[in-house]
Amino acid sequence: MPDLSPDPHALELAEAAAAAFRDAHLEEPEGLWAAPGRVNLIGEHTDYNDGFVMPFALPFYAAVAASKADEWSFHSTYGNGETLRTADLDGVEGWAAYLAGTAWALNESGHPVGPAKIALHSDVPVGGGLSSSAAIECAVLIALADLYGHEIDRAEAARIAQKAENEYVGAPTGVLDQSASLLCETGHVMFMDCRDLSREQVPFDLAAEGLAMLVIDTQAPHRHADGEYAARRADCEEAARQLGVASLRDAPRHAKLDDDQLNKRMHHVVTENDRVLKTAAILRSGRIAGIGELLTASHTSLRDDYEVSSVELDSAVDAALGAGALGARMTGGGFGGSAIALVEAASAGKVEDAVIAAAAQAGLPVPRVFVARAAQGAHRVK
Ligand code: GAF
Repeated sequence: MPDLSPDPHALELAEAAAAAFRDAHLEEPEGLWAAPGRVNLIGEHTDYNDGFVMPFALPFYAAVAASKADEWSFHSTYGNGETLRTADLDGVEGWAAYLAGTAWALNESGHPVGPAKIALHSDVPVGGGLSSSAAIECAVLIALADLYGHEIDRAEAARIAQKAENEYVGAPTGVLDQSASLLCETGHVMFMDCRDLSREQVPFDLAAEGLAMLVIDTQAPHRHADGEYAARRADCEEAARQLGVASLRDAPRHAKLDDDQLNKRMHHVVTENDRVLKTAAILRSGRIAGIGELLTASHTSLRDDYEVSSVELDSAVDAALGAGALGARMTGGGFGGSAIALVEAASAGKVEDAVIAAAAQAGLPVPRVFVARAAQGAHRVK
């Protein structure tokens, strides 16, 4: 049985959301909910190719305090204290678009929700590539579903939150981040097939093996991220079209295309899916240390074939490996954001120092480094 008791840190954040709710509305909220950010252990840019991913939830949460109401009202500790009130859900922009968009997507998906007062508080770093927007969507989704009495299967909920991101916010992402936020379990990585969202929770007890996973937030702003992300998706679709397959998941192992760029994109997706399957097999056999080389190979492929890394991410990965990390890679969409490094617990400090020194020497922003644990997916806190 998964551990379903509220994460104590999620509870703290939810109490801050409740305080913001009380300030804005001078009453208690009906309930508190929280949904986490994520790290993707391996399986990058595979989700929109019907491939395999392997995320775990981080103990950073978006928390919401909410009640049913007569009109929509959105409040956030992100905003400058203002409360946005609106009779309908059309055309909401900025941070509130994630809230309005999620309500819109629920309505569009046959789970009607009426208006609600929602106050949001989150500590998922914005722009860190750790799924701050999916965390908001998923927290709001489970809150509205609860308030309006809908029991929604979590895989369907992930598709609904993705719809909010794709069609309301306008970011053409896959389903990785929303699935991770809604479906991950404490102490596990989730191996998921994005074609049908079938999944397996694989135990991931780093401490028991004397290991640690560092997350290195490079603090580098995303550059041209949206346009580049959409361009990679378009390349994959074109490669699949030329091969005559539904998606690159089905590309024959030794397929070759005339266009060099499409070939490189395809090569990344095919080899990355293979690396996820190998990683899952190693983890099932209980040898986490054995996945290091696969993580590093994933980074090389994302850097050279998929071309979504950045000077900051490469610096972090190279410095971590130079200081003895067992494996390291960028995680998430790329073009800035975060990298991860699998290390012997005893050498975590040395690797962290090396990563920071390398950034300083190259004149890059000072990265923020922390030790990850596999936390709990979205849940009602109170
Ligand atoms: C971003 C997207 F939101 C995900 O859907 C996924 O494609 C990821 O980049 C790359 O694996 O986080």
